[in-house]
Amino acid sequence: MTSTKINRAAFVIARCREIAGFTEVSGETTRFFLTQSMHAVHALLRRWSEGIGMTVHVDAAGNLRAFWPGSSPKSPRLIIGSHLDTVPNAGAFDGTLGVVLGISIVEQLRGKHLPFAIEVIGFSEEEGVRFNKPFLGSLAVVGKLDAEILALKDCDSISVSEAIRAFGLDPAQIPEAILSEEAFAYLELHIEQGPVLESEETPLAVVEALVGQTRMQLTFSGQTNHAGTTPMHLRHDALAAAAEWVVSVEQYAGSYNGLVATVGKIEVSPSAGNVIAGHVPASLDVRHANDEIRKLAVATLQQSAEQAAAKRGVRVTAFSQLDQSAVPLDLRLAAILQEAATRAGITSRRMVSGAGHDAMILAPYVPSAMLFLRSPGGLSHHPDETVLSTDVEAALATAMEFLELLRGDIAIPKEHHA
Ligand code: HGY
Ligand code: MN
Ligand code: MN
Repeated sequence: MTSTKINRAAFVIARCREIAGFTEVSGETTRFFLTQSMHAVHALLRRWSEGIGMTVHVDAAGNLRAFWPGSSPKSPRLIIGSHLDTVPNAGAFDGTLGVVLGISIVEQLRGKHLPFAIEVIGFSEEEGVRFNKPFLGSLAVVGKLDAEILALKDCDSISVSEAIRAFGLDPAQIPEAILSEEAFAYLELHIEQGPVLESEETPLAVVEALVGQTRMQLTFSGQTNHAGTTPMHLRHDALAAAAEWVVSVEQYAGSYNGLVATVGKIEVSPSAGNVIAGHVPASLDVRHANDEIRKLAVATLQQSAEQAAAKRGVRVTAFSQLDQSAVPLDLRLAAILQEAATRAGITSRRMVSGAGHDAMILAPYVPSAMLFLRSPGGLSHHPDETVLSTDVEAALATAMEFLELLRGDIAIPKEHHA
């Protein structure tokens, strides 16, 4: 590989690490929906984008939108995007890599205008941490950021629309964030976030579908009481009920091929060593490629929560935060993307994504494709998340071949033929 190619990959990685430095918690990368550190991220991406001649704006949902025109004013538009928010104490590449690579792809054009325009979108929110509702940015782009979502409140009782205003944006202008009618395809480049590519020593994967996911909160309500004076048979211990349930979640998911279920967040109230816990809200994240299996799992796990609660005289309530069906991606674009990898001399495989991505929100509205890069150590949602520069170069080379194949108007709708 020539030094310029290594340089461009190293440059992409350096830019991702620079963006990772903008955080709400010093010493780690934590950047939720429209928190103040997102302003600095936008400023840096704007500088890089405008520096290569792109025009940039931030839409009313806080998505960064960078535009590179096509060879004619009404050219069709290829969207390249991913998200700029993170989970707590995140790595530098989940989401950010797809946005930085989008700008780098335009940079490789060296001023050339293709028969289609390119719009790079840095979505403002995909993880769903601040408001327990993922995909806020991409929902705005497909016109689904509705009043119910805008009224959701974070742990400081700030609503989504108040967060938008506090960021200096106007929720009334959210309809202007909707995707251009010229959009003919969406491409998201993202780390795999799992161990498959590394285990097969394969640099890239073309994603065929994204599994469905359910996100819920279950709250166990018992009786707070004195740890010393309350005999075991007279307790209504909410934490003991939740703990028994958490183990049953792990056991049930382990018994079903392709099913994953996670209790990643649990809070204990009043959380004192000498007090029996009376109030325990817990998260539930269930995913499977088959929606029927996922829904059966959710129903079964709710029943096991009720059983664990009932034997202790504890109540349990549940409310859904996300019921996202499995989403197939565009198989014609997937074939073009895999052909592009082959032309770039890169080995790739097909796979289903266990992680959610903005592509699952866009796919019902615009033909969508995803390219995964290998995750060393299979690690993600972790500060040690990383990528190999050779894989970043492979992804860039594949993306440039993808543009060439699109240019050959294989995927551009005929009426858009420039
Ligand atoms: O949780 C996910 O699937 C993704 O990382 N947002
Ligand atoms: Mn993530
Ligand atoms: Mn992501």
